[in-house]
Amino acid sequence: MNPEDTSRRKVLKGGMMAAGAAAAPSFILPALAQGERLVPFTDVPESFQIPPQQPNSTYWQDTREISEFVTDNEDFYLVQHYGQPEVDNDAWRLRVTGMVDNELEFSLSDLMNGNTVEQQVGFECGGNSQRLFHGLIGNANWRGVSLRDILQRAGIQDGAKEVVFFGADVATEEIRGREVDKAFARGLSIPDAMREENMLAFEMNGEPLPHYHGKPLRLIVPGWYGVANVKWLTQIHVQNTRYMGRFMGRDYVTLKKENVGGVERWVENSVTTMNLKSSIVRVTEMGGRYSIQGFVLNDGTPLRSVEIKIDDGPWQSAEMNPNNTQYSWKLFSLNWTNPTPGDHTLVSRVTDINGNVQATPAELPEKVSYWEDFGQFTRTITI
Ligand SMILES: Nc1nc2c(c(=O)[nH]1)N[C@H]1C(S)=C(S)[C@@H](COP(=O)(O)O)O[C@H]1N2
Ligand SMILES: [Mo]
Repeated sequence: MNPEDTSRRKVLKGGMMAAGAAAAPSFILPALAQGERLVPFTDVPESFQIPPQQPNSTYWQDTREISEFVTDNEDFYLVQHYGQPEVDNDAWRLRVTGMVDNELEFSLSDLMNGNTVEQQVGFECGGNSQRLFHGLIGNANWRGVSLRDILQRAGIQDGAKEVVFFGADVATEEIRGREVDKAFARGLSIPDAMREENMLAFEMNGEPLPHYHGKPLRLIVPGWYGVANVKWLTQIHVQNTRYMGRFMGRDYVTLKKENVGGVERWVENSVTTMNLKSSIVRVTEMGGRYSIQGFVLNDGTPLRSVEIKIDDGPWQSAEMNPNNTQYSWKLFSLNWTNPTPGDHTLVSRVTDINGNVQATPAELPEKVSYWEDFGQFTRTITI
């Protein structure tokens, strides 16, 4: 990306912030108001840096600087394991193959001229982590077609077990000493694939899906970790076996100790729905008033509460942003009245309507991989 574009965009954003912010100096409107400043966290090392946006590279947000409820296409994080393939929209086709009554083929205009659906969906990479202050994250408005519609038109046959989604990005992998060409792909069981919410998106925030985000079409599985959202989608294949490719069977596989029917075992699970998680991402101050702000991501189960604990104080209920929807990220804030000068710790926890509470680090199962970093995250700050 051209660095001049960035500065121009930030300036424009800044202009808009000042206009609307006076009414609501909290995460109700996440933009900083005029005169509002970020209070620096003391847990962010000086060496912490946001990587430049470069072709084929991972990019994450500085979560202290989240300034809009809907993430700009340019700010939305980027992860791709085989680089970003060039796809020609005119030559591109989506094929639906395998155990279906009718194999189908669509051009982009076939899809755009049919029934469309729109939805706001936020997600994070399954490898998002406290080390990155959870920057592998974004929240966008997606427009496209219903996956279930397409699968119903194809007609899934009896005995089918899995729907596999292939991207146009292919790499040579060495597997047990042999070089094989593999496309990025993920599988969903038939019930998971047939969820009403799933969509094939060709638009992101009102713009054609950007190249980096999977042009011209990507899968969006609301409530799941980002890895499910296959970019540069070219083929949907229905089969009667489990798909065991790298990103189902080897990578994005969490290994943790669990009680399995009374026996303690090390268990592998493929990363699927997002775990219940909240994190404080910034503290602002304006005219001596402090506000603690953060986000929640989960599988879409409605929330009961988000609470914040300051030092050894009681859990206090945070205020939820009215823009939150079932599958968006959910922003929250708490007014911090009269903080005493000095060092403080801040931690948040979210509870869903089923009574599931975000785990403390000590409550998390023993885990050998960095996937699914969802424990309570204690931040430190000096007033
Ligand atoms: N074709 C393809 N789709 C992909 C990937 C990929 O490497 N290739 N990476 C996945 C992972 S791991 C994540 S976290 C999300 C990131 O989507 P974004 O770059 O649009 O944020 O895309 C997913 N879809
Ligand atoms: Mo990811």
